[in-house]
Amino acid sequence: MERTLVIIKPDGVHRGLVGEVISRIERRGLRLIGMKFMQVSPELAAQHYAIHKGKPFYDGLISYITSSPVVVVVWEGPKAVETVRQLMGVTNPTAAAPGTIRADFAVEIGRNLTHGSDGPENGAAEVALWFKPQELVSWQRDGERWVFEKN
Ligand code: DAT
Ligand code: MG
Repeated sequence: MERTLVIIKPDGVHRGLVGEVISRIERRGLRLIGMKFMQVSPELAAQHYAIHKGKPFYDGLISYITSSPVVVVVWEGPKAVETVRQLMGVTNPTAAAPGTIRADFAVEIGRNLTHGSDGPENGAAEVALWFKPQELVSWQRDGERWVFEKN
């Protein structure tokens, strides 16, 4: 089973879209295994966005993600990473396909509501960065076999 990390960024929290984002992923069928509401420290933000250090938008990205609380969620599923990326839409909301979270609720790349891991290895690494092992719950949903063919 693949894991992916989703962050509902400060704009999503302020705009009351936490439930909407979680609901879309939940209804799609991924399995929720971890969730928390937290203030992101500058240290954690720097680790999470290390790959973007030095880019022109980096400072703005760090101040945005640390500006106020976020909701962080771990999802599990056969292709969890790809499924979430598809639901979110591409990075720039005005380029995202209609019906995706970013296209439906955002207009600016620097206020694009959500983060989702971009590959299976990155998903595992991000989950380990944001969650302690004991914060993740291993469980079997009722009716799982009607969502995941192999589980
Ligand atoms: P994604 O969040 O779709 O994985 P990314 O990892 O390339 O995109 O970038 C991380 C975040 O940084 C992205 O959600 C918004 C911001 N960002 C990326 N490219 C940007 C740009 N050209 N201008 C402003 N912000 C940008
Ligand atoms: Mg990314």
